Amino acid sequence: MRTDIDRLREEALAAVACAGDIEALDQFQVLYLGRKGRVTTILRGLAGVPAAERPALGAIANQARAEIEAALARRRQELAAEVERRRQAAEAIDVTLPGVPWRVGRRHVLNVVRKEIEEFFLHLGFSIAEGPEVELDHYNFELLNIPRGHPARESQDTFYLTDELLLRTHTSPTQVRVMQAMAPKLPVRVISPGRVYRRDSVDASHLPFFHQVEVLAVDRGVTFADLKGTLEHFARSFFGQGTRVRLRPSYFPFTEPSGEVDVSCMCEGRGCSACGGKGWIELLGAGMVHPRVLEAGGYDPEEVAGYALGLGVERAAMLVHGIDDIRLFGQNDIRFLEQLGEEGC
Ligand code: 2NM
Repeated sequence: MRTDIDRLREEALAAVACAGDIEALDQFQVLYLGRKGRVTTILRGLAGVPAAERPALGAIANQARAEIEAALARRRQELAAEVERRRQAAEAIDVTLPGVPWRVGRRHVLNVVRKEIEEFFLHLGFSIAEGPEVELDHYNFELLNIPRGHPARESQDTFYLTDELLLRTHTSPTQVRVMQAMAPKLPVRVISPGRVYRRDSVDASHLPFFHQVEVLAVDRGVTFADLKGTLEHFARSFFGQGTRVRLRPSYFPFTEPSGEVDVSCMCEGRGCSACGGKGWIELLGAGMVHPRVLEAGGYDPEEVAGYALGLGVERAAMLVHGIDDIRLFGQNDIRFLEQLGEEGC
C-alpha cells in the first residue's frame, strides 16, 4: 500500500509538472484529488487497513495529498504567469523603433509660379484682388468693350450657365470690379490671379481652363513707357538679367494700343525647341487700357490712363521649368508633382 501511495504521488507530481495549460491542471485535480479521485480513494481505503498501520499510512497519504495540492497550485501560478507574459509580449510596442514617416505633400508647381508672380508685383506696390469664377456677361464682355456680336467673343464664347451668366474667360472682369469699387481714388494698382475657362480642345498647349494673372495700373500720367519698364523688369526677374523684351503690335478689345510681349530665348536665336529657332518666346499680352474700359471702371479717360497685362500661369511655368505638355499640371502624377513642387504647404 505504501508503494502504491508513493507511485501515485510520483505519477501525479510528474503529470502536474508536465501540464501544458490550466485546463489540463483542472483535469488532474479532479483525477487525483476529486471526490472520486485516486488519492481520495486511497484515503478512504485506509479504513480497511489494520489499526496498527493506519497512522503511518495515513500520514504518508496525507503528505502525498499535500504535495500534490502544492504542486497543482505552483503549476497553476506558473501557467497563469506564462499566459500573462505571452499577452504582454503580443501587446508590446517597441518605442525605440524608427517611426513611420508622414508622406508630406508639396505645393503644386502652378501655385509656386503664381506666388512668384504675385510676389513680384506685390513688391512694386500692387495689391491682389480675386473675383468670381461665375461671372456676369456684362462684366466678362460688355464692360471690357466686347459687345454682343463682337468677333472677340467667338474665340472665347464659352460655358454659359444662363444668358447672363458664364464661367469667366479672363480675370479682367475682376479688375473692372476693383475700379468701380475704388473710383475716383487713385492710383489703382491691382493684380487678379485666378482660374479662367475657355472653349478649347485639349492638346499639349490647351486646356479648357487655365490660370491667369492680370495686372492693372491706373493713374494720372501713366504711359506706355511705364508698361514697357514694368515688362522688362518682370521679364528680367523671371528669366534672368540678360533677357530682352520685344513688343509686337496686336489687338485686344480692352486695350489700345495692344501688344504681344516676347522675351529673348536663352539660345539667342541659334535655334532650340523652346523658341522653335526663332530666338523669341511669346510670354504675355499687354496694352494701354481702352478709354471705354476706364469709363466702365468709373474713371475719366481724359484725366487718367492705365496699362494692363495678362499672363497665363501654366504658360509661364512651362517656360520657366521646360514643361512640354500643359496636361501634366492636372494629371496628379506624383513624379511630376515631386519634381517641381516645393516643400511646405
Ligand atoms: C491681357 C492683355 C492685355 C487686361 C486688360 C484689363 C482691364 F481690366 F484693364 F481691362 N485687364 N487685363 C489685359 C490687357 C489682359 O491678357 C492677355
